[in-house]
Amino acid sequence: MRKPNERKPLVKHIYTADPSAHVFNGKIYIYPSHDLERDVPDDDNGDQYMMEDYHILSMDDLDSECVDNGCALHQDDVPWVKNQMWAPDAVCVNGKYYLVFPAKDKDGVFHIGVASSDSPVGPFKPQDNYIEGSYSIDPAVLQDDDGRLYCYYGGLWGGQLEMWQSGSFDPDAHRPEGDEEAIGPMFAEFAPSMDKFITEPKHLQILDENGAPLKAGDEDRRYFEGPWMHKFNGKYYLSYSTGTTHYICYAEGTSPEGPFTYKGRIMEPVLGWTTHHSIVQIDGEWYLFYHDCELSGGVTHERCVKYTKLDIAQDGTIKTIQPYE
Ligand code: FUB
Repeated sequence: MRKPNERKPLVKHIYTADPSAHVFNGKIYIYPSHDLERDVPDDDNGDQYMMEDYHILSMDDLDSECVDNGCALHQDDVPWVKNQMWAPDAVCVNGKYYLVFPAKDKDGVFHIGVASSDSPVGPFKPQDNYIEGSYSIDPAVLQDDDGRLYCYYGGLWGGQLEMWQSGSFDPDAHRPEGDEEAIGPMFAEFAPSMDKFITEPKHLQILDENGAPLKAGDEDRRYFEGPWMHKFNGKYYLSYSTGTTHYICYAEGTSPEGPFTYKGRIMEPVLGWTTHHSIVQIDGEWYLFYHDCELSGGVTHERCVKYTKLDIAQDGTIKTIQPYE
């Protein structure tokens, strides 16, 4: 039986997307993008996603009302940011809460920034500059069992990941296609102080069933954006959006740095172009937080956050969700 809030918009008074859910001190916190009604035509660059701030949502438990805790960080308060505050994540390190977020700098280049607070709902105080060596979008932080902090990030097309293949920003860089190797998500380790990467960012590989890296033309399985990492029975599960084909897929590995082997689909396409999720264990059960465009009747940049229960077998296999059944 479904819970009363399951598969329904968690809040309706604002548009929300890209939910990163966590349990801190026994309470559920959701770190979403805050979509705005903007009359900007849709394009492949994502110019319609003109978000300006973050609102943190919280719930006492999955049956209770979802509360909007107000503006936790605005782009005008971040010295290096011009616009487009996209999908964030959060982590708690030594009692401090860190909001990790992507945004465009004054030159229109995406980087990843960090802001901190004593409260999980902010307000968050941003660091003066973005994390040196960071680029692209969609950071997700795994705090491993030994406390190490791994950052997974990157998105194709408007997320600019292809533009960094040479190591520096090239807006005209070739987009891998067909039989060329797909670009994986990026991986770097954060310092415990959360103000720098302590490893050189590297590209992660997702392999097929024969151990070969997925190809760029394999759009049903290759990485596009929205990485998330969860651990289950000691293994690492990288999940992500396939973008153009609108699936949430996952791949399994024995190390946080991969390589990962493609395993299957977590969710079939939702209403809207993007699909973006997080996976979290709450009271011993696993849940998927995701978004669709139901609340706006299908407007791609006016999305709403939802959750549903995940069915994970003992060997880590995740049952595919049909979002509207
Ligand atoms: O919300 C803006 C972008 O749309 C995110 O960064 C992507 O993951 C997609 O959901």
